[in-house]
Amino acid sequence: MARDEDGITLTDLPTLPLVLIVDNDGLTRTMVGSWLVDSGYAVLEACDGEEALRLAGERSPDLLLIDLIMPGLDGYQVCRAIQAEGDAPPVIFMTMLGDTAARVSGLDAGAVDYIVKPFEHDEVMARVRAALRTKVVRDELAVRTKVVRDELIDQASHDSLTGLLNRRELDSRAAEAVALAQRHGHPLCCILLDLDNFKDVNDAHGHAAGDQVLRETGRRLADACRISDVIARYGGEEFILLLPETPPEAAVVLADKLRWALAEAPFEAGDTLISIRASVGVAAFTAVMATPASLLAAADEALYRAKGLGRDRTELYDPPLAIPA
Ligand code: GH3
Ligand code: MG
Ligand code: MG
Repeated sequence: MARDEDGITLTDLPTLPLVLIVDNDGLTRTMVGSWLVDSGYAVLEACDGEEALRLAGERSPDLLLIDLIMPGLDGYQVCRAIQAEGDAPPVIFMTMLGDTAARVSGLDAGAVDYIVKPFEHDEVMARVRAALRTKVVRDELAVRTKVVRDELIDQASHDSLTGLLNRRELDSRAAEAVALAQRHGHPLCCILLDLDNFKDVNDAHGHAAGDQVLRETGRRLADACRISDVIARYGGEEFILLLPETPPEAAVVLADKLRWALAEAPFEAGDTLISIRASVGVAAFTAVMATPASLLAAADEALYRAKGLGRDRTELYDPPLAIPA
């Protein structure tokens, strides 16, 4: 961790709001800069528009004070260029031009405020504080908006009961996984797991206990597989896994491990212990399967066979034998 000569941890220091002063007049820069430093701000100076844009890009200031009339890029042009970037810092114009038309043009260019030379210390500092307060509110709003957006994205792709991926997300991952397997000829397997006689669990212990079992099922299955495996709740009491780079023999071993993860210890729901078993269908992607749906249908066929053969077992899909030419 970075330390300065006195041994203070630099990363622990609160960061000061950074103000970039843009003015071709060195006296103005020095005067306004010293007012800001005295009031606890960090200050950067640029003597023209080009330098201002470079510094703004490199240092992300919290506020810019920009002179309107400068050689090269004028204040309006600098302000427009800054505001064209997303999440731009606020701009206050500094100028000799105090007439209404100049103020309107400045605000239209994206400035939040306007101060007219000669400057009064107290007024400049009050306007700086006001602009930074607006920025703080805007930044907080942006953070909250991002949190809400991330939550919505998460909700759209995850099952609310188990927290696993939902069917919609699984279908999209399956399309990607199948496209990759087709392109590179790598193995890909699908496991479909359905809890046995789960209706009886609901009937005997109630729907809330059933929900608790489903949540715990999701946890146990996720714990038992690799991070690279895609696991989703496919519907009611049906779970699905996509296993990239996995041959069918390894998928069958994992399927048995998943069944064991459910069977090895009873599930707790309130005071009751519930014993859970599952049937599993496994299918390997083959060249004749043109779509993700055909891989899932193959796993479903194997699962159906597992149910028919008495449940609590794993069945591997047998691809139909190729008809000799
Ligand atoms: P099988 O061994 O043939 O799969 O029998 P099953 O009873 O598990 O299958 P069935 O399709 O007859 O019943 C599924 C049950 O799963 C019935 C339904 O109420 C229950 N179920 C589906 N989704 C949920 C859920 O979100 N919460 C709860 N508690 N139960 C659910
Ligand atoms: Mg079932
Ligand atoms: Mg079912």
